[in-house]
Amino acid sequence: MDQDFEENKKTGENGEYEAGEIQVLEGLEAVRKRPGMYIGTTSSRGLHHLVYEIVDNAVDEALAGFCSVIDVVICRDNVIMVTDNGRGIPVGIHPTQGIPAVEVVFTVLHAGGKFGGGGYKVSGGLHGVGASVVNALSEWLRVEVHREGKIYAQEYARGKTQTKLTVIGDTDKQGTVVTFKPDAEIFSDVVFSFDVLKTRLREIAFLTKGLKINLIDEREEPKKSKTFHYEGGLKEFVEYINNSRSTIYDSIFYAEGVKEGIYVEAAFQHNDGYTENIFTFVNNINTVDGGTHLEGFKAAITKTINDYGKKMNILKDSDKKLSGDDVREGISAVVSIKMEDPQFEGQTKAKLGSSGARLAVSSIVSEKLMYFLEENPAVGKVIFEKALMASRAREAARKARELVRRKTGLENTKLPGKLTDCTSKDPTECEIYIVEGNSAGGSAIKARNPKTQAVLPLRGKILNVEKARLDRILGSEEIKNMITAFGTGISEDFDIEKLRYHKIVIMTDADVDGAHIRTLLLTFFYRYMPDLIKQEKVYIAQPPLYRVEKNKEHYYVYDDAQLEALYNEIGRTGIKEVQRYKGLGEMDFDQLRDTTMAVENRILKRVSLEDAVLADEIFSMLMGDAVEPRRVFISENAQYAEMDF
Ligand code: 1YM
Repeated sequence: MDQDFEENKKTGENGEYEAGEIQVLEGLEAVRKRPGMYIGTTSSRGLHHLVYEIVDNAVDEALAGFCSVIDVVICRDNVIMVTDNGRGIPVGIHPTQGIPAVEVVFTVLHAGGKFGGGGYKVSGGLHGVGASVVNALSEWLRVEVHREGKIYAQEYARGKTQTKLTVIGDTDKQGTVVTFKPDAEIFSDVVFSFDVLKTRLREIAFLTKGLKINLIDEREEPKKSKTFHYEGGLKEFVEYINNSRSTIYDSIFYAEGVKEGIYVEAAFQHNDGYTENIFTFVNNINTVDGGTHLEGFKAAITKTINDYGKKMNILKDSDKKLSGDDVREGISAVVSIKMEDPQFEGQTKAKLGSSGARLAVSSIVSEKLMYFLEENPAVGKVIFEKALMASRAREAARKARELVRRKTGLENTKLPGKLTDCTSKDPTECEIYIVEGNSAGGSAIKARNPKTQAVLPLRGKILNVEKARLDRILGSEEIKNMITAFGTGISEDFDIEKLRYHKIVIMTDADVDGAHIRTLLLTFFYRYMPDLIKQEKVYIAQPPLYRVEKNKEHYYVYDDAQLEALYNEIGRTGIKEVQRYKGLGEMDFDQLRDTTMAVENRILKRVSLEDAVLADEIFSMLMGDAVEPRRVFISENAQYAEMDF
């Protein structure tokens, strides 16, 4: 781990836990009564969060320089076991609580150096609420500490101590093992997803260079396992992001440093695309709405690349200065900072507000970037020229946009002719169905509730925005129709306050073309109206796949597994008809209404940005140039269309 960072620790001389730092706030009953307050939700997301809480403590131990390997095992029965090779949680008697420190960690809410303000340990957002929350929400939990030659163990049930901390043997190892079974009384779903854990653990490994994380799934034979270990840290993270893209130079910029107690790391590399992909983290938490660290990073690269251009005499006095958008066209970057007590802002608390981060990031990145460009003049030239081209294209796009504005009135309120609007003017109750094809559009118009549901049919496939600049995108009729119907504008001009419908529902056929159109639409929203996705305004309609008729009763079925289940329930004999819908167009309007549009019956999947890195990975892979990663991805994820972003 980084030595400078080490110096910022405010723990004791020998890195030992200092007694008296632990604060007592509340009992664990509060956690069981209102779990949502502590882990956000008791859905699958909350369930997985339990694992991250325990892993976080092990990662903190790695950041402190004492742990190099973490194992996460999904055992049979969805029990989780997390092991690290750190110092082991302290077992000495806590001075004010009168019980072993490890017991305090697991039974007292907000225990640990993390909350006293004394320890350097970082926490933010939902993170760091700690081991006691996991304990409170587990049917049982067992901790084993290997320390100073002895193995100590203690067990709890629903947060309550069951056994005294006991020495159960001798050991020549050190570290902590935490095993727990999430409480089915609390969680709606207690089945862990290997893929969900895999994505997050890979991210943690990228963000913690040198740390090795093993994930093992023992629930089924053969056992599955993955190891994440990146000596290159953020550099390898950027390489991973650019995996399905064509890069325009080989080396990856990397900066690391500490300023005012803030540890900063940043890495980037440009590709030949047009979109910018910057992922930012504070204390390993993905800040999807950016904030001061992102502002500092952007300011640094804009200024430094302009300064470099002037210094090298490639930015002529007659040239316009390169804008931030110019220097970031096609950039893939990761900015990761670690700081004490970060402040988060905004609706989702995913935006860093701490002002010190701006200067820390900008000064460290500026200094290192100027060195980098001077040491790699060939790379400097490529970056500079890409930005210059972007600048010229942007100027052309601006003119095109002006033209489009004047011709089509993008900015006046004239709605597209193809839109069948709803009568209500209250956006909170209004929905827009974006429908594949004119004929399905016709049915949807008959099937809708005219007060609250608007319909906009699309003619075939929309433009792949991953491969075009804004000027071409704005030339597309289908895209213009969406922008004017939504009322929000696009890109920098986007304003969610102007959104005319609080639900945007994508309704496409349940086939490969439908899935493709859906992905094209989601890519467009993700790249040019990301707030629609972040604020979870986009939904996917789920039309049925079959209609089964028996004894004058009919049943709608949404997939093959459900069809099988229905046969088991009602029997196969006496079934009058099984109709398989190949597309929306085959449905009568009343069927479409009853199954897919009527608020009482329909199933809508809300699109959420569960993981921004994963979403980017999927979009760039599905829509980009590189063929091989796409082939691998599709063969590994045949059901990609069903994924939640
Ligand atoms: C599988 C989960 O919790 N590891 C872990 C936790 C701690 C320590 C080491 C640790 C910290 C310190 C000193 C210190 C924690 N200790 C505490 C507390 N793995 C896992 N490994 N010695 C050991 O922070 O000074 C909380 S977490 F509060 F007891 F110090």
